[in-house]
Amino acid sequence: MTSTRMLTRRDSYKQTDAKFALLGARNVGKSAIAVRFLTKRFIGEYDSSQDSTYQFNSTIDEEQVNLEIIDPGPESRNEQTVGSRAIWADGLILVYSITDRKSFEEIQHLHNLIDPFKQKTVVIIFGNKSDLEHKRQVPEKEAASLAEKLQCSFFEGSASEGHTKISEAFHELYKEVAKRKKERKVSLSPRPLRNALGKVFRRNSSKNLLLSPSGALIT
Ligand SMILES: Nc1nc2c(ncn2[C@@H]2O[C@H](COP(=O)(O)OP(=O)(O)O)[C@@H](O)[C@H]2O)c(=O)[nH]1
Ligand SMILES: [Mg+2]
Repeated sequence: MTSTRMLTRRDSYKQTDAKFALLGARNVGKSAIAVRFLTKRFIGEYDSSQDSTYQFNSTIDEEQVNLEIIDPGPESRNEQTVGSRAIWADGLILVYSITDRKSFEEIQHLHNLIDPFKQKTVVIIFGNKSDLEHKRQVPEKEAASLAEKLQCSFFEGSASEGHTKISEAFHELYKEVAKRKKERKVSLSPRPLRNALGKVFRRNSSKNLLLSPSGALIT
């Protein structure tokens, strides 16, 4: 279960646990998805003239987490902006509308721009407006196989119909981000570093080479 509330002034010193950004073509429902996750409500019309940043507290798997989400304005799909979003964010949600084939084609383009940052940033794909089945232009199977090819999790849902799928997508994204952060911490901890150095030392000593205190080879 997720509960959300806006950060108060007193909360603002708290560290952010995860930073997310939504990306996608215009009118696919990025703002509707962000607002749905935050408030569980669907308003219908959203101001998409500029970037909106939300900081809030959410409960994920009984853990209180501080999240920051950027819902971008209209001019945010060029290479530079997408690149800087990918550097800033721990997780990205690529959104298309199932009623708009062009917005689906843009997913591959956005993914190409993000690809250099995928070691650091978790990416998922969300097909929105699934309530408009009669206007569907993108088969769910086709989107699922693109997601598989791009090695991203895939969700289809509707911001207008309910919050379940949207919460599910954000939760999965958070869990993957938290897992990656943990793995990164472990890989930087002293023990694996000692093990790695030990291996180098053993490998070099078996060849009768010596390492100076600075780690340089003495031959
Ligand atoms: N039927 C339907 N309309 C939606 C859904 N999500 C968003 N919309 C509508 O699509 C339009 C664009 O949504 P918006 O969130 O502003 O798109 P953005 O430009 O990607 O931020 C608005 O009129 C929304 O009410 C959805 O899941 N189903
Ligand atoms: Mg918007």
